[in-house]
This record gives sequence, C-alpha cells and structure tokens, in this order.
Amino acid sequence: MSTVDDVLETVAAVAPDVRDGLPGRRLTEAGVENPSGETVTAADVHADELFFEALGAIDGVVEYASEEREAVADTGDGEPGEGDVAVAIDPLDGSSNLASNNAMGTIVGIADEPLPAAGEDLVAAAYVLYGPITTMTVAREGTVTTYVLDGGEMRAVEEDVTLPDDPVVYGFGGRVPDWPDAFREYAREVESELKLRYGGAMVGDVNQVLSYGGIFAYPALSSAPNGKLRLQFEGAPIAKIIEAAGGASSDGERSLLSVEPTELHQRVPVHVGSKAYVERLEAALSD
Ligand code: P6P
Repeated sequence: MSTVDDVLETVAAVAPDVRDGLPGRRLTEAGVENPSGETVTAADVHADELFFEALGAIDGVVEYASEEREAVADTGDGEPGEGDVAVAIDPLDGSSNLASNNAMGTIVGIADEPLPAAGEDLVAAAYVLYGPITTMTVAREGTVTTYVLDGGEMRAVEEDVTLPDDPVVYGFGGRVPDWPDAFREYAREVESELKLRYGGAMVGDVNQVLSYGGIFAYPALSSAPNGKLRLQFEGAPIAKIIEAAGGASSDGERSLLSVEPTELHQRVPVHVGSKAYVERLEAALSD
C-alpha cells in the first residue's frame, strides 16, 4: 500500500472520531485565534489533534501543516524520500456551522513536495463532508471517487465523478457591497441563471456544485483583495478535485493549481465549478 493510500485510509478512520467529538464542543471556543486571525473553536483544536496524531504516525508522511498551526510540523521521518508525502489539512472546515448544526468538512491536500506546495504538486486531494451521511471525495490519478465512510471504512459509491453538463447552483461568499464591481456584475448574471446554494462551509457548498453543476466562489473583496480562503488548505485541494471532475478553477486569472505559494497561510480568491462559468468569470474580471 502506498503512503497516499495510508493517508486517505487514515483520514477516513479518524473522521468518525471528529464527528463524535462535535456535540460536546458545540459552543466552546478555544480562546485563541488561528494564523489567519480567526476564532478557533474547541472542535477545530480537537480535529487537528486527532489528525496530527494519526497522520504524523504514518511512515512516509514527512510534513504536516494545518490551518490551525502557524508552521509546518516535521513528523520526524527525516528528509523526504521516494514515495514520501507532505499533508496540508483544514481539519474542520466551516466550524462556525457547528453552532447552527449545519454541514462541515475536512479538506486534505497530499503533496510530493515540501510545504507550502503548489496545487500542481498535489498527488491527491480529498474532502470529508460531515452531512446527513459522512462521505469522502477523493481526487487522484486524474479521477474522482466518492466513498461513504462506514465506521471509518471507505466504501466506494460513485466512481469517475464528473460535474453534470447542465449547471444548476451557485454560491458566492462575502457581502455584496464588498464585491468588486466586475464580480458583482458577473454575480447578477449568474443569479438570473442558477439557484442559490450557500451554506457557509466550503466543503458543503462545493459538494453541491460537484453534485449539480454550477459555481462556488469566495472572490476577492474590496476589503480583502486576496479574499478569505487559504490556497494551501482550501483553494488548491478543492481545485484539484473539481478539475479532476472535469470542472475548472481560478484565482480570477489562472487555475488555482498554477498559483505559486509564497507563504503557508496565504489567502487566494477562489472560483471553482463548471468550466463555462469559470471562463465567464475570468472574462468578466479581465474587462
Ligand atoms: P463566511 C469557513 O469558515 C470558510 O473558511 C469556508 O469553509 C467557507 O466557504 C467560508 O469560510 C465562509 O465564510 O464569510 O460566509 O462565513
């Protein structure tokens, strides 16, 4: 079994423990901020500790980086060798949804280069969706597979997943007055064509796009030119999945997989979904 297989099976095995730990941490803040300056919940800390302990113990995982940790953690496996990987993880994406009992997720990027790694250096990417059913969607070797996680075991339920040809939904983050004019005009067009699906956790919203076709964006904002989402822990792994499913991604100009990382927690405008809508987005922003 490869190190990538080990990582994916370990994420699947840990996910039930993350889910089981949610009720007891529903309204508890950890009293600290993460490196992005966001309030950290006790559920974030718990998930990060579970994943670090399990993933850091895998032979071949030489680096572990998390949205909740300032720096890359060396797992003690020495210098990267053939087949070794580095793992970048958002342990509990959308943890603010816990108070409102809405969907959350875990996002994982598996790279064969040191972190921060470019999306092109991801050999696999996955997200766990803590919805009515706990599922895991994995991109590797150019295809996407969705698994139901039964007691931590991966049971494939859909192989070669692709975005539907006819887009149906859209979800845009940020506040309308904070959108740059070009994005706001693009959004007005999209709103007249598709149905709104926005739930406040990227994994849940992206899974709607993957299931029904359409577009998800957390765009550049007038108040935050790089948007809100992190390249390393959200943008690049999600782009890997959506592009492997026949969709497209963009920071407004280029694929998110082509964005060169300069720092571990850098933010990036994120647009992912059906190719036609991403192409229209790039055209709208280039005018
Ligand atoms: P807002 C969750 O905090 C997150 O990082 C993503 O999962 C989600 O898409 C976005 O932020 C939600 O942000 O501003 O709508 O709360």
